[in-house]
Amino acid sequence: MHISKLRMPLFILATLLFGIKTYFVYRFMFDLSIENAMQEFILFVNPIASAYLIFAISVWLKPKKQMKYLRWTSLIGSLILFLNLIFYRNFTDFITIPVLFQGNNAADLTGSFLTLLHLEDVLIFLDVALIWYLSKQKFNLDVSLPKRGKIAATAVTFLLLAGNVVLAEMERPMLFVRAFDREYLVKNIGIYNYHIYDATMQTKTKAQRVLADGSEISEIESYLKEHSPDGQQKSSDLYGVAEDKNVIFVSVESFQNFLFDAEINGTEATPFLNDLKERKDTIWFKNFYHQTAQGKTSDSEFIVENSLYPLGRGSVYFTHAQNEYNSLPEVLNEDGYETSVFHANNKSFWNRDVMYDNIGYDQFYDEQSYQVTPENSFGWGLEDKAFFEQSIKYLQSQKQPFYSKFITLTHHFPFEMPQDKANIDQYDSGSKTLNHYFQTARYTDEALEQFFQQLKDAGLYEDSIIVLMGDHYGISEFHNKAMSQFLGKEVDGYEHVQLQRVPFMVHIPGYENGEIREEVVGQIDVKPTLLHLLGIDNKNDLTFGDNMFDENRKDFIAMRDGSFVSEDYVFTNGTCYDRESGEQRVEEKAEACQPIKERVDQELNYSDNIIYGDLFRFYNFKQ
Ligand code: GP9
Ligand code: MN
Repeated sequence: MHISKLRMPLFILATLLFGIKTYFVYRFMFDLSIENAMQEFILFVNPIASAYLIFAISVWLKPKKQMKYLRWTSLIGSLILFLNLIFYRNFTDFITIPVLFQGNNAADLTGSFLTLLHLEDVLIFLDVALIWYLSKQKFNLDVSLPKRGKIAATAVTFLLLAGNVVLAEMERPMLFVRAFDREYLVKNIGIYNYHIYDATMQTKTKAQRVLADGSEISEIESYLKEHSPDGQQKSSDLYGVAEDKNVIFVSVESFQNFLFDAEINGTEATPFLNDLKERKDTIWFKNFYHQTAQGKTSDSEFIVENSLYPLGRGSVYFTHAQNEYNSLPEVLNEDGYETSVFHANNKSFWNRDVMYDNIGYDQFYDEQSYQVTPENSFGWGLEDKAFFEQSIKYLQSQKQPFYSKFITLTHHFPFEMPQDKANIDQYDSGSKTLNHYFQTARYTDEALEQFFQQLKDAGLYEDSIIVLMGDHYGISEFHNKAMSQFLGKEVDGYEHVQLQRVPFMVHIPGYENGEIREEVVGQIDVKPTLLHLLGIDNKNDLTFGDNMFDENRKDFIAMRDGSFVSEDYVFTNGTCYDRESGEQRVEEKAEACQPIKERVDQELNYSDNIIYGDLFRFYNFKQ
């Protein structure tokens, strides 16, 4: 029998191979949660629909061109899948267009990139190799359809797509409107259609600034004034406790609260901080949550400086660095503070140079201000100990009072360090990342201890307050299994949210009423809290956070994905838990969490509108 009698057009074969391959990658290489048979079915169908969408276009091409088209689209499609997988292993998230344009970051990520590669990733390209091979043979796997055939082949595309969208909407009503969670999108419409959706969103948000006018800001202003406690500035006896003092703000990289009091083989991971948090000259908020999203460290900086929420996609430092803000450094500058940032990394990482300039920092001591040698660096660059040591001379040159932000770097993913510099054993679990995590944490803890001493030696300690804050999580959901082993309990939605607690300590030399505070607070509250401690009146500010010491403060902390923590509840992924016990509130869940959930969505939406529309250009903060 002649081979051409058996032939299946290559575009059909490619659709099947590529579609089924993608399904297997979703299912076994990503860590997508599949809750029911319907979701499983959609997960299987959508890659085939997407593959058909791409490959069926080839019927419109001349037969010779068809093969070329199939070769290249299958390669590009697989690359997109592969790059998303690498990104996912680090961030448990999918690439968005704003993140793509953070090119400088990608270059700096090389170290992490290699550790994110797995051997089985080769499998992603198997079908490409086969399509490539077949397309070069003389099997005549192209098709030459009459016009009606071409139209029919294309019509099938629309049928498949429509079917997919209907199923997805049934599974997740309002999927496309809300879209806080990229995982839902990818599970339901596939990664390729998700990217098309993302591109559409990007265009839309670009248009938003052009279309915005001043009217919306008054609605937001009324909302914020209504929900902010009255007279928040003077509402506690800590008002002005740090007046005219220097502020040394340390953003501690990737530090999660589970490190506190943890031991590996009988050795404390963070002895200095363990002690500091309980001292009488320190106020420690033990239920302080990070609220960052894709912008990681830069998001934490953005939240602290502006008391706005970060965006759901990309880093505001990148996407909206030119907006009008009323940032913490600007407010402090006006009050006579000299403001600076110390961070021994490339100055354009997270677009910091541009953003810092816009929001008013007087100086930025970046990598070039430091002596970085092979002996004093590992991981992402200059070691924290050398970083602090070399910073002191610059700090001494600041005009007092100063506000200086330090951003540490050593305790950063993948947390690997030379073993001769490690003073604690590795943990023993299936996750190399978690195993290493304790060693770099210990290193940073030692660096902080030395820094306190250096500040004393330099005569800066007494006149300063030192604020320590964790920027974001270090151990992603990808390591849940190892985390469960470490915690001795399963990491469900509730535990996952609770793991987002990071340090927040205000250390006031000479203060004697230090305490451990239980309030649910977050990064959004830092700006009003610092201004309160410094005794700076800022009553016309528009902030989504409140002074942490105010009794009338609003009682929930919203996460960027719409999860929240309130005094009574923890809400995530549609489930309402009792905060105390961690138990799911099945029957009353709608009633219990719903009112807060509505406010969370409202606030995230308002904050987004401020950023997208650049609405602060219409508001007078000095009225
Ligand atoms: C880079 C450092 C780390 O300068 O702040 O950034 P991250 O990856 O944590 O966002
Ligand atoms: Mn960070």
